[in-house]
Amino acid sequence: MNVTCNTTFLNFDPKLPNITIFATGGTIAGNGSSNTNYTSGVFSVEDLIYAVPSIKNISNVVGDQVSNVGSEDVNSTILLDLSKKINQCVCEDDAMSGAVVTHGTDTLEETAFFLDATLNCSKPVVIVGAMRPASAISADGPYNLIESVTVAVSKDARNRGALVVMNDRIVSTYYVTKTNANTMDTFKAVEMGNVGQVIGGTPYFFFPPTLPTGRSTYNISEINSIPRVDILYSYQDMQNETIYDTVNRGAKGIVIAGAGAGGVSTRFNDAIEDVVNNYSIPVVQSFRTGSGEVPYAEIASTSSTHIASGYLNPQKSRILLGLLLAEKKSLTEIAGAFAKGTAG
Ligand code: DAS
Repeated sequence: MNVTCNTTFLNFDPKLPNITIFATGGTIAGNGSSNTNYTSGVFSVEDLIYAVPSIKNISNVVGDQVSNVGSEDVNSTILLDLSKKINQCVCEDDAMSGAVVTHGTDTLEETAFFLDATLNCSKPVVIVGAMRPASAISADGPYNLIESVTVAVSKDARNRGALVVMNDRIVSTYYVTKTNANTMDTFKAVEMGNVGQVIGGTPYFFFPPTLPTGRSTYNISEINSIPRVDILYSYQDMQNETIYDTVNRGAKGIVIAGAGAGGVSTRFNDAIEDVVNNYSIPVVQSFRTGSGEVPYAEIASTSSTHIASGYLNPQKSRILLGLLLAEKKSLTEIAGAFAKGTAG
């Protein structure tokens, strides 16, 4: 894919750092009166930037409209496009200090995880959304946006992987998840905590730069599609047909949102082993609990390659498995990539 970088600054002061704000849509660009009554992805990237005039005191800004959709409609085509753009237009451009991505909150953690895994960047890349539409009373988007810009231009934010900034908190994209469907205080890394906070317009990091233990990065410059990976939710009376249907419909990888630490019934476990051994389709067992860990020992079997998701929830496991399949990794290599993030 040929990447075209927008180079038009909406404001310019030679003393200030330069960033690009990539807009994808979501509630932060939504029009309506409340978080239950609005349309996602209405306002343009310029609208979002001009709504926060003080941005021009902090940074010179380029706006790039990548898409303008609710995040339920963000797909791997948009992800590949966005990642290639950030790599080329920000990471590889010495004139640029960092990037901000505005995004719907519902699948924000998936995009954030994908970017973190595919950017070749020591510069800050910050993903931000809002729980209230831009036109609502006390919209949180403008404040989240200015806080994101302060993090994107901060030298202290470098070498930490991509970051999510929402509601004054700075959180690692590898671990962050949306924990509440409605409230503003929703993005958390439940066990790991925040890496920092934005206080009075200044980012403060609790620790020097560090990266998540399980994190790996992948080069997607030559990749134009991501193989299909489906997620199956585990529950009492789960039918084995669900996994065979998924295989027959073309899934190249499967993630199970297991009960507890990856749990499935004895009968379904037999189906997993059949799919792994006889169809060579990797199956990753994650958790449906919202937080926790699936250790390898919990699901290990002598008769097949069971893959434990470690600290990755089902939606992040799906992104990682898709990237590994896109890179044509073997079952053993896939298991090894997930093992980096498990307690063993
Ligand atoms: N409109 C939903 C989305 O695009 C929710 C949001 O952005 O908060 O994900």
